[in-house]
Amino acid sequence: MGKTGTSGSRFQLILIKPSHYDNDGYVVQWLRSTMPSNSLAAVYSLALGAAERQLLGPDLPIDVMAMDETNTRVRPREIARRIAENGGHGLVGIVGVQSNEFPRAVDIARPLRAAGVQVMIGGFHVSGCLSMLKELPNDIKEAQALGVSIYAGEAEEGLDEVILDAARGKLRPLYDHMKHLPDIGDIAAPPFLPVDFVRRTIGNVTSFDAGRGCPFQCSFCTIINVQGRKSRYRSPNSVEQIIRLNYGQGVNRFFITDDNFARNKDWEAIYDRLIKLREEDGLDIRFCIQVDTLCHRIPNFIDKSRRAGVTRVFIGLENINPANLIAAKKRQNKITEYRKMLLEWKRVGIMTYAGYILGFENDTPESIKHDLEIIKKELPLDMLEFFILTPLPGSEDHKVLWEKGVWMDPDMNKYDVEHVVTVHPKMSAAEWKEAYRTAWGHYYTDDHLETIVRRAYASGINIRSLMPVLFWFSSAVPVENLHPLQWGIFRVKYRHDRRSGLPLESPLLFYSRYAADIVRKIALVARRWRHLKRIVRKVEADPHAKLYRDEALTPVTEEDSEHMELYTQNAAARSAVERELRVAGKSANGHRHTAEAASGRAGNGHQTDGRDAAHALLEPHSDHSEPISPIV
Ligand code: B12
Ligand code: SF4
Repeated sequence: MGKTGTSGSRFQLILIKPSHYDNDGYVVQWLRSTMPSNSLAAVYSLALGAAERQLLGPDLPIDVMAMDETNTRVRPREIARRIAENGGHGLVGIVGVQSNEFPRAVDIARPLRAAGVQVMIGGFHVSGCLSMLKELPNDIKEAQALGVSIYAGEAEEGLDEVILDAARGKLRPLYDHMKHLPDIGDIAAPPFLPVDFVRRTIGNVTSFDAGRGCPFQCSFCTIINVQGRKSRYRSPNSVEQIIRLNYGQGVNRFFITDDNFARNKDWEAIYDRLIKLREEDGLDIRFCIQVDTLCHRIPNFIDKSRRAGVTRVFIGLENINPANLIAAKKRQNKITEYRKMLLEWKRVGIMTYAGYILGFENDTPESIKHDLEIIKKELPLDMLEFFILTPLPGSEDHKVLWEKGVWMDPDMNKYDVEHVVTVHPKMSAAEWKEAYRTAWGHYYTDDHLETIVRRAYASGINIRSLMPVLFWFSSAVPVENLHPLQWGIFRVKYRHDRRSGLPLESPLLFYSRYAADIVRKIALVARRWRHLKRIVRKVEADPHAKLYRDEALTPVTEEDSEHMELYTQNAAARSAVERELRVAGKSANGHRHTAEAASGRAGNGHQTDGRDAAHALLEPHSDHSEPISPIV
């Protein structure tokens, strides 16, 4: 690579967010993917900032190009040609690479390296491994052996150095920024992607992180070991800048990617700014956030969420067996709070999505099925999504198994939380896999789909907005055999874009199977959509639908602990209830004996306002003009 710009040449900075391979070894790609990648937005924006600042001097301007492989075909040969045409000045940054995407990232890098192009890989896989393992795993070493440079940690303070080194043709094999977590408060270039990217995804949605880090210590979590446990957050001004930039290009729906926005230390100031933008400046903006199961105990959090424009919320419910939660160090998840929290979200008409992990140490196929029946009956949840407990590189679970030498599948492509990649004390791999596959069907039965719609209607949630979301989460696995978070509209497949080492299939075999698949999927999608539509119409036509009540929608009472299966199903559940009652200063029969009882304060310290909870549930929350997006 040349050191100085030859006349007319420009430094090509090409950023690729890779996808991963399906079980047949083809790239998972769509005409429209779920949502724009915030990892790509973050690095793209920093790169654009470097270009605008003329980081490489006036003689070597920087061109930044970005692509998301989940909706765009990556053509390494064309990229190599483009760089060659610019005197060899360039760098391909493979961005936000998760463990399940690492094999694909290396396959993209291989032909580029063969053509002499400089390539760098960053993201959670490399950052997680560097943060937790004493030695680099073989896949990262193999990438380095190809000449791929590795970037661990966040790019906010390190990208300039990378571009400068690449321009000199002197990239180092490893950039390790794990020890220093940058301040993201008011950076000049917060995450942003031009509207063209948004158009390649479903709905008018983009994503950004308002903060990073989480104070909890769940053993399966990678985030705390990569982004840290201290809350770092963007200032309200910076958040407003992101929103206005997007609003200006017609994008007004946002997925805030903070893994736990409730623990963003500045959530209230950020919400206050969003409320101002909506209520005073008249911006029509909506948000989807992720929170923990104790968020309802933060004063004002739920009410301000509603005013700030939150319409959907992801909750890490994970499991309903306290023994499992304790084993996974998810102590903050208290089954005694689940109903209160979900009813609070229902009270303000916000849709809930909960994540549920299958394969904790006490899980068996029977217990999973049983737990799902309890959830359906007793928890007022809308969408439930399932994950296989996976020792993701970067998590404590992975580190422990690695150090003990326990078997873990060496194929990183399978670390998509949908494959069984290690052993379970009570289930064979086949049983575990089957428990995951059937969980979707056990939860999203025809009857339960109707119950979800009825509960939502009675809680004032717009069921026409709920319908596409419910369709998405209930149909992705049966139709596509992929998790809803990986699904998209119309699967695109190229015969040549197959995992390295797998044979190129004959055109006849490939295209006939592809065509048959398309026909099968269209038929299935149409049938499932019609079915849901029938349910929605039936509920809308029912004159009593607004009065619908069931056990899940019933306001929380102290007697719940005596009869609800959630609290009585096993010894761990019973002792969790006992413990919570003790902490709240109540006797086992549920009677309060502290001053709280007399003062009318709930055990969590919130002032009860005396409103009839059932009445509150009936208040309508109009949620018009929702985009047809599965996420926001
Ligand atoms: C939003 C999100 C999604 C979105 C969008 C993806 C995206 N990356 O934006 C969606 C919903 C599509 C998604 C899907 C999935 N996700 Co996800 N997702 C996230 C989440 C919550 C935020 C991502 C983000 O914006 N982070 C903030 C950015 C700025 O951080 P970053 O990606 O690390 O990038 C920084 C640095 O790494 C560095 N960097 C990154 N790349 C590069 C490149 C270069 C050249 C340089 C210099 C620097 C650099 O600079 C960046 C800026 O500081 C993360 C958790 C998290 N906190 O990150 C999980 C996370 C990344 N997802 C995860 C998983 C497992 C999945 C799924 C498999 C889940 C599923 N069952 O479907 C799928 C897989 C999708 C696929 N393969 O197609 C895991 C990955 C763990 C691992 N070890 O790989 C994470 C960490 C969550 C977890 N459970 O642990 N996800
Ligand atoms: S609450 Fe979520 S982000 Fe926080 S440690 Fe647990 S899994 Fe990780």
